[in-house]
Amino acid sequence: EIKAVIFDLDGVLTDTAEYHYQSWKKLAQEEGISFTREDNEQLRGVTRRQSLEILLKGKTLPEDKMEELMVKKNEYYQELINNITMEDLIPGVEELLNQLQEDGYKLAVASASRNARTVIENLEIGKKFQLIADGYSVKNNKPAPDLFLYAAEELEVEPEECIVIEDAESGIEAALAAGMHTVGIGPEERVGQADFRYDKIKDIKLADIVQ
Ligand code: B16
Ligand code: MG
Repeated sequence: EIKAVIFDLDGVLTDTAEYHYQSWKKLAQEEGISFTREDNEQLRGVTRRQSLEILLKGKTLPEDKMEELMVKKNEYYQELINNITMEDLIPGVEELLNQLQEDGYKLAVASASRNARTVIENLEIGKKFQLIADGYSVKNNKPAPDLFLYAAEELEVEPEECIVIEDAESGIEAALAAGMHTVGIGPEERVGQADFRYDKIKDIKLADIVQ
């Protein structure tokens, strides 16, 4: 029996994947590194440090330079997310959250981002969730199951009583490793491992996924 629904943030509730892209792109241009929208697909659901490592394509830099670049990227990103409002909720999200709430499910956000709280606050959806697990909650990030297991524990439900809604390959892997049910949002090649897959969150058929 399903008791809780755990949402990824970036790419599921709002399209911050685009803002992450613009921020990394600006940094890459300053550093003379090529970086395309296609490259950005690899950064979905991975941490800031791993994102930088992917951006550098295996090139290694001294630790202080790595730190400097991550700080810069985050400053660019924070400038962009300051302008987020409830208008930036992905179509269908509000209706889905309201329906789930009405049906009595526990709701949580589980995001790899350290900026998750700011984004949720600006989207004005914080009150809908019993829990916000973010980039500060656990040590091992997605694809490790830790963040989702932490969420289940905090919600006082078993992993098999949870559905995870994710847009990233690393996120689906993490949720499956946690023993949870999975809904992937996006193309087959990205989230095809999920139990259910939809192109857009507004396509989700609630009756199918909660049964
Ligand atoms: P930050 P999610 C992830 O959030 C993003 O998908 C990923 O692109 C980003 O690098 C990561 O958060 C870390 O974000 O730099 O803000 O700490 O999809 O797990 O909600
Ligand atoms: Mg995501």
